[in-house]
Amino acid sequence: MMSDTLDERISAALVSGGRTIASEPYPWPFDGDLRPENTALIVIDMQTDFCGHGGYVDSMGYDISLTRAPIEPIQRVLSAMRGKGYAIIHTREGHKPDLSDLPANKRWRSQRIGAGIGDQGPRGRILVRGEPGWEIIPELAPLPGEAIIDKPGKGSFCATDLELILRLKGIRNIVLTGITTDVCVSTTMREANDRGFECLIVSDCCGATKYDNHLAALDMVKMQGGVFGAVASSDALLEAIG
Ligand code: C5J
Repeated sequence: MMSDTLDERISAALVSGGRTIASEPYPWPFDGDLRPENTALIVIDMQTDFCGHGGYVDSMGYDISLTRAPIEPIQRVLSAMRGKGYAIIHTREGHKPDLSDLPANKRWRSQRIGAGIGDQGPRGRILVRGEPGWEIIPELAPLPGEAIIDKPGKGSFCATDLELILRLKGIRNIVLTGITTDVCVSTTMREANDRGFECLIVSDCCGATKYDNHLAALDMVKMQGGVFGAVASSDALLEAIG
């Protein structure tokens, strides 16, 4: 017999073999429809510029141990999700060598803090496509066939074909990892949520340039019943996907 309400349909789906991840503030995804065919892992901006010596974050004087902390947990999640056939998508923040896609205010702000985007740094021109600092770190190198999204902004949907790629793959659940929790991961999660995707952020697979901001960004997700989705640990995710 068909169930009438959304809650009844969700309960029916869960009883008939639906799967969720132990997360806050609700078991994710909301309706238990978690499958490799409809779920993607996005690894955001794990580039030398954000977590390597001599990169953008290091040049600004921040502690890169905070942005390197998620490397090992992401490796475990990546390996498990690759093995199960989930879609894997990587992103890179960066600008064209002629800087035609770099807003003047973004450049000016970075220059003020001593790490001008487009300027020469120890790892090449800062946040410029093709430079050593812009590359994804070897520990999390994409495999052939995995999508790589090059983005000029903080959000992964702005001025990219990410949404088209997700829709064509039939994705409706997104697992978010990467750096930084409070900037590019958070902006991407909000963009995805507004587009109707069901989002999960993996707490230990993210990091920020300030630990309190990492915690605050995670906390914001959990307000209003899960205003942007849900938060889980990598252990909970790995246990659920088996
Ligand atoms: C920043 C990022 N923090 N990937 N970029 O500028 O979060």
